[in-house]
Amino acid sequence: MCAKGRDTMAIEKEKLMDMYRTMVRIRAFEERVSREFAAANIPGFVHLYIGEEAIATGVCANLRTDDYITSNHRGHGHMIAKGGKTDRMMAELYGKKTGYCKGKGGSMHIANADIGILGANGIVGAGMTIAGGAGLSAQMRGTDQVVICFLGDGASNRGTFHEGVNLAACWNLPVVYVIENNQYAEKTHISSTCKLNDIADRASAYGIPHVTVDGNDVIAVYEAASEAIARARKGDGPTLVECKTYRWRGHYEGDPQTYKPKEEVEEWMKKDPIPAFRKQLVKKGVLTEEDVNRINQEINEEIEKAMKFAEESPLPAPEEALADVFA
Ligand SMILES: Cc1ncc(C[n+]2csc(CCOP(=O)(O)OP(=O)(O)O)c2C)c(N)n1
Ligand SMILES: [Mg+2]
Repeated sequence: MCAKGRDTMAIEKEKLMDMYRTMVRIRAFEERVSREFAAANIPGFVHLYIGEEAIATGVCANLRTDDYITSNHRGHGHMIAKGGKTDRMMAELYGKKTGYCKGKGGSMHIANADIGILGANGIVGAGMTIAGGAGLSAQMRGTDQVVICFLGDGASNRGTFHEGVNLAACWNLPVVYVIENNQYAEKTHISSTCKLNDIADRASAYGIPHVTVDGNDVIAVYEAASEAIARARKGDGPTLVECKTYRWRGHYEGDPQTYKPKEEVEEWMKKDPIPAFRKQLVKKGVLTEEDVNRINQEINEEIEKAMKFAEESPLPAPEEALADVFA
């Protein structure tokens, strides 16, 4: 069962507009990153989130600045939705001193504790244990902060997933696990690694609530996350939310993607979450065509500025190489 969104009108107009803006911002940021990476202007690896924007947006629209998220290698969307600034992110991708991690982290290691981003992470499934620790910390300090652990379908096959969810269930930790089931782990389709139709069913083994939603429907994601987050906030423990979606791009930029059937790609491209949401909002009178154009224009200008900031920022000095290194 894959739940659809119920009621746009139950959400404030300002929030809906913000959600739309966030989705457009994530897409524009990543399209630019894709171009700059192809032109060899960005070092390292980048893994893009294009097509999955509704998930980070729908989940994070329920969060406060002091709530936490843990992320993975495909983290740009999570960062932006949690309040990360595109200029400091772009600078980080460029390895510049003004980036979130002073240029030493790059795409896969962006972190900023001030806005609750406990880190993107190149180790698949590593966010599980960090989220558990952050949840335990919130519980011990007696706050009502919530932790979102974003993970992929592939990560849900790792031991850390099972250990992490089990312990969070037993200790009633305020963690919401958001599985972004984009069908693939690198080149392997989910049907080769999981017998279940819905990965969320695994939650039954740990005695916690679970739900599977259409991950391309931002309202469905928002509603499911809202319920799970409210439960965690009032001390009723973790939930597993599975969002079904599709990875439009390769596993990494430059991946030739020979393993993806053409029809499958075409089918999912028709389910682009951004025009679907735009259509819904225009129909309900939340957005006008002028608003849509204005938002696009504003975001394009923002990404241009972010690029300029990244390009013009200095590289870290060689003598700073060992600063902020803990071991
Ligand atoms: C512990 C570990 N094992 C393997 C890898 C190599 N690896 C990087 S991403 C990835 C696939 C992850 O798939 P999924 O969790 O579905 O996330 P997606 O890339 O689809 O967003 C793998 C196997 C890794 N980085 N860390
Ligand atoms: Mg995946």
